[in-house]
Amino acid sequence: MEIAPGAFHFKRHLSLDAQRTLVAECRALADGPVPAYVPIVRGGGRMHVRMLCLGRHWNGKTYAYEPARSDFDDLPAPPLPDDWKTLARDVARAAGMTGIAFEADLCILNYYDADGRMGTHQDKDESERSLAAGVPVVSISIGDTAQFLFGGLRRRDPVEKLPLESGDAFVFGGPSRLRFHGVSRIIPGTAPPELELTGRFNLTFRQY
Ligand SMILES: O=C(O)CCC(=O)C(=O)O
Repeated sequence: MEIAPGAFHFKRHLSLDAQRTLVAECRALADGPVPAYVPIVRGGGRMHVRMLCLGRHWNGKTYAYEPARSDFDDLPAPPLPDDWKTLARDVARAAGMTGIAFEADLCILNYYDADGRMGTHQDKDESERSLAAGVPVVSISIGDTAQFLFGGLRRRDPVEKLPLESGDAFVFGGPSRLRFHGVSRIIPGTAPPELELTGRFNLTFRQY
């Protein structure tokens, strides 16, 4: 479903099996040798997610990408798995983003517990070239439903509320690449029981 020019919501895009595999991979990464952590951002506020960046690290203090987590423990960002790159490319293709070559080279993996949320913001720390070309952000949601907020190019623009359910994909590129977006809340207990997951993983793939 096209939400706005360049923004697409694919409901239940991933099969339960694919979701189950992703849950296992997300858990192994988030609790692995370079574990997910709660970033403290510029201004001193704690984010309301546990975050792990793959491919490149997004530093919440400088709002810039870097190879290792200089805002936390100096550990290098783990590589982005090849099958995740393929997944992101396939979703971008499904959105018809064929005119814009999309090769994800980083993913921000966020885990939201029942109190998880993310204030509205623009994803604008990728390279000028990527932003100018409208190279999309591909988002995959697994687990509990999120109340996703999707606004316009200005903070004061009206905001649409969209539930992002387990297995949903959301793509925003082209003229929608810099739209404000965020997560106002998680709806606990809505994950498919087969996943045995409390909370929500969200993967946003980007091309630096
Ligand atoms: O969790 C979501 O659906 C959105 C995540 C997000 O906005 C981000 O990682 O920049």
